[in-house]
Amino acid sequence: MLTLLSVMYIVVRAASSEADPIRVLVTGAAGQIAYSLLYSIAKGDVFGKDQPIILVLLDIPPMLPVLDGVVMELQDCALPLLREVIPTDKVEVGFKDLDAAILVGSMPRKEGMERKDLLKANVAIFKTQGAALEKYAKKTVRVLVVGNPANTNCLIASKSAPSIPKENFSCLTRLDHNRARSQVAMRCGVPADAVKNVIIWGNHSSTQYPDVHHAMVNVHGKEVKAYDAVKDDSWLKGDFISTVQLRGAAVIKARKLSSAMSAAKAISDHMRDWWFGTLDGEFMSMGVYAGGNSYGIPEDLIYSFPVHIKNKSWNIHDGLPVNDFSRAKMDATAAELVEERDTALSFLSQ
Ligand SMILES: NC(=O)c1ccc[n+]([C@@H]2O[C@H](COP(=O)([O-])OP(=O)(O)OC[C@H]3O[C@@H](n4cnc5c(N)ncnc54)[C@H](O)[C@@H]3O)[C@@H](O)[C@H]2O)c1
Ligand SMILES: *[C@@H]1O[C@H](CO)[C@@H](O)[C@H](O)[C@H]1NC(C)=O
Ligand SMILES: *[C@@H]1O[C@H](CO)[C@@H](O)[C@H](O)[C@H]1NC(C)=O
Ligand SMILES: CC(=O)N[C@H]1CO[C@H](CO)[C@@H](O)[C@@H]1O
Repeated sequence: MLTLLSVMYIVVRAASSEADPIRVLVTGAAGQIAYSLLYSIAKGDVFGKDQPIILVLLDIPPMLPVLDGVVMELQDCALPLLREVIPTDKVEVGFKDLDAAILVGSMPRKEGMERKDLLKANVAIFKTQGAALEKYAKKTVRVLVVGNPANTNCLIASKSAPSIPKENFSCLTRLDHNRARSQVAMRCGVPADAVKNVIIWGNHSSTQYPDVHHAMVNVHGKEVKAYDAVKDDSWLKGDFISTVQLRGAAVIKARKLSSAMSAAKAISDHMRDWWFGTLDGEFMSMGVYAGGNSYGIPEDLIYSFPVHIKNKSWNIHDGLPVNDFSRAKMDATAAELVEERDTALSFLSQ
């Protein structure tokens, strides 16, 4: 009888050709970015409209009551792709059999906290979560680190999960990328998608280098170099760069809270492109493992590069010419990451 039932089940499944659900983890799930992010994942904006999803929500024990509220709201959205929601404060539950992990939660800076102590606390978190990926997740899991310092947290997680390919780890610089794209678009009076191939190099911090030397703008159906479309070099080399670099702080000042809607949108963009690929002739910015042979960036960093993605694998878009102005900025943000990595690694080995 049981056998007959399971045969019937398989037949029905095959006939409806429904995909198996994928397991997606979001950490920091009781926080404000997650509150904007979870709905777009659960309704199919990220992994596709035909892909059922099991959402795993991890946060720390004191946030479990809040997490229950988030679970209720997800249930109340009545989303057809959402097959199960699993709230937890345990890594062995949170990281089990994952297809994708979006690591948003991290230790925030508290009043009077030393930079080093903050880094140390985050190394401890991402060491634990990396080890949990190693132990419980699928080896094909794709990991996106959002919690700051995102680049270095990502490196620590990757080093703590040695059997998962380094290429499966990335950090979020897509928000900076989207900010740069939008600034140029507004300046030219075109929609955001008329601007392509901006680049964010380096750390997700105020030393990042938003670069539009290779960007193109579609002006009335004609593709023009960003410098020719904007026609204001001093803006592009000055205020444009600082606006993008300092945008996070400007949002905090205005909103009294950090960017959450735009961060959630950027996370969705990043993961969707990783799953479905980038358009031909387009690259996106993504913090990925630097192997030492791209653009003279030292190896063993998570550094934001232009990448294109096919078949769920990214490749750095190599060979773009780099002028002296860009070189200096790319090196400065790399130097910052080298220093942060070395401090973080000294904590990791303790
Ligand atoms: N890379 C980027 O572009 C980018 C952009 C915006 C924000 N951020 C960063 O994203 C992070 C989250 O931002 P937010 O506005 O949602 O913050 P938030 O404070 O609203 O939420 C963070 C959540 O993470 C949880 N958390 C802390 N430690 C955890 C752990 N060890 N495991 C699981 N959960 C944990 C907290 O309890 C909280 O619920 C911050 O670090 C922020 O700096 C990054
Ligand atoms: C790199 O960027 C992160 C994220 O903004 C920041 O927290 C960190 O301090 C930066 N690193 C250094 C060494 O400044
Ligand atoms: C896509 O990736 C899978 C898994 O890594 C591999 O088996 C397959 O051959 C790749 N397909 C193409 C077209 O490259
Ligand atoms: C590079 C990337 O995005 N994904 C890789 C993750 O790991 C699996 C194998 O474990 C590869 O097949 C993917 O290409």
